[in-house]
Amino acid sequence: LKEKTAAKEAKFVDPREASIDPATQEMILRAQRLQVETVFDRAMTMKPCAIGMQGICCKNCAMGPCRLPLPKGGITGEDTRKGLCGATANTICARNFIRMIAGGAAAHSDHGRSVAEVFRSVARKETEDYKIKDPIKLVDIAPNFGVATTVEVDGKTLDRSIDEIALEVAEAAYAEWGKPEGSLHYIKRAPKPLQEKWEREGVVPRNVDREIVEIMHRTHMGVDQDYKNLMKQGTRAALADGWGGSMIATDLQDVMFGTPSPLQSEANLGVMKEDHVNIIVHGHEPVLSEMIVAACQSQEMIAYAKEKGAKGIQLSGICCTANEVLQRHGVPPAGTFLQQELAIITGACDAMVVDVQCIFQNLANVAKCFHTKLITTHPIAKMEQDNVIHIEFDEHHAMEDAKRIVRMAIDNFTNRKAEVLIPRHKASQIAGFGVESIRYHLGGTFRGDYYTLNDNIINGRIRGIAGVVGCNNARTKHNEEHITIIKELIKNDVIVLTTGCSAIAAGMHGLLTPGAAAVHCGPGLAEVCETVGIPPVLHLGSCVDNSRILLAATEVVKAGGLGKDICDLPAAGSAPEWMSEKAISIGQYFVASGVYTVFGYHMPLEGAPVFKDYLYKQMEKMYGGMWDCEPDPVKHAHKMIAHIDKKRKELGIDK
Ligand code: XCC
Ligand code: SF4
Repeated sequence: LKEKTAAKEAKFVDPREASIDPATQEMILRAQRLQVETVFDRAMTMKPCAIGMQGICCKNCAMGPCRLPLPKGGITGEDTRKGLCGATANTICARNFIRMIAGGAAAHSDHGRSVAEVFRSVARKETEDYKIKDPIKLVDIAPNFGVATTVEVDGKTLDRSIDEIALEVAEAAYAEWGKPEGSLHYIKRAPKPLQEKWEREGVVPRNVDREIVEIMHRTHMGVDQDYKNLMKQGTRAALADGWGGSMIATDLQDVMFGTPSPLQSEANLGVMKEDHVNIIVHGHEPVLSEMIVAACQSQEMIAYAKEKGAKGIQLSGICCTANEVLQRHGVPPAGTFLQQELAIITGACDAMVVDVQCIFQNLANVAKCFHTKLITTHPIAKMEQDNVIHIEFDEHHAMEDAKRIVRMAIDNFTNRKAEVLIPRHKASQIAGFGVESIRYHLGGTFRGDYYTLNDNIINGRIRGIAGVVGCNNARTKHNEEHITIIKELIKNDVIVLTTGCSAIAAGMHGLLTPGAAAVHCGPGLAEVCETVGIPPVLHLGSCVDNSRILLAATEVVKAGGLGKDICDLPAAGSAPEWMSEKAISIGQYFVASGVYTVFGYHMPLEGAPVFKDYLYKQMEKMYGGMWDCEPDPVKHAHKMIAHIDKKRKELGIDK
């Protein structure tokens, strides 16, 4: 009897209930037939804790966990709930919320730090394998760090050398994580009125690490017990992520690996090829995957693959590493976050190479059932299972490490055992957008021409801008919310900027093509897309590239005609199927930058209605943006559209 209760009997999901994607459904079914367990089945077997879900379980000291469920029938009169120390539901909920921000901001920013470290090695000429691919972008961003790009010699203004600029930018960027005084440089890139709001509210980030550490301190037992004051620090750390760690990651990646520009690719499990060596890169940091791309393209490796009987090497990606190599090289994503196990279940994955974030530990168990080599590469992200190979990646001999990994995959090609079954589904897509290419494709500027974004928003062909971003979540139907929301938005002439797994989903379902305009868009947006030849949904990259959305919004504000601040724009944000702490950090920096931000699924706030109201209503008075949550995708989209319409009315462009 004991055994029975310890291990709950496994339940199996109905694949059609788990995902709207046929490739995913096919692989779930296959997994069930082969008795390989996946996240979809585990989501049936294990249900979440109701009190944790409401955000009111505190385990910040050993007198707890203290759980503060709402009284049956709700709160009538005074809320008397408290933990052993007296912490109220608001305090507990706010502490939990900003600890999620700390986790998310830490993940994005530590990624940024790694990129800054590699960039510093490049600037110091300590590595041969990485170069400065986009010196123009370097010169563009240098002044933001207070680095001069010209020098006065004998009364003449001369350009400084790229090497000199690189060295100074590298030092200044790296210092953003721990400088002893001042505030983050990139804050100055925001519209002036927004900077003033941040100053007024006391949330200008000092340095990245400090804001995250201070969250950990203030949420420790017995420190900050005022949800408003806790949230102030949450906001400061979130801004240090969006306008700091993430933005620096994006910029320095562009400088080293190239700024993306539109390119053609495909998406979904069907990009894998049976007669090729299949390598999948998964995680977030492109530092390693850039080298894997180069290694896979090298004549040496292609010849070696052929020697082993393969027709070539097919590289593909999962999660944001996929987005990074898609944006810059056209490497196709094999799937979203929820498809990581399924890529191995094809039986055709010869190696899955992972770095950091969003990697299921269960990959190791799935890999055991097949021939797949699962390779961890990052010193901070290992797995306990003994079939996992760890090859530590070091920027000083990056190419050597990458070739070792690729060779291992090729050697494994002949070991395939289970019958190979790659779903045939895939879609073509145009990806690789950024602030630069949006400007370029829409008239070369943001305002003053028939084709520009601002003019089309003002004349109403484009009703507004939406950012639809973020994860998949095994508690919701895979991709359904992303796709329904995006379709509803473009049907109503709202142009969509997308990143992360949401962007992969959009690609899988054919929304990242210029052709999608005629099929799915309202007449205004369709006309714009057809005139300039862009998709109605623009892929802006990985989750750190949400910083591109902040900068695009800033450019739109600065170009004029649509108000003075981001909060004046007819714009809204959405994370339909969010699951990670990073999503909460992103949500908060969007809110604090003036964006109405709607999450799907559910928010861990229901147990603390006062704190929830603070986020959903009071935030707007401080920053112009606020949170909301709507699990129903159609209603979700219409809440965003209603906000866009409200802003159009305020701007007097609602005719
Ligand atoms: Fe992870 Fe970035 Fe979420 Fe996808 S979207 S599940 S965080 S990979 Ni960022
Ligand atoms: Fe309970 Fe307070 Fe300890 Fe939290 S900090 S576990 S509410 S006693």
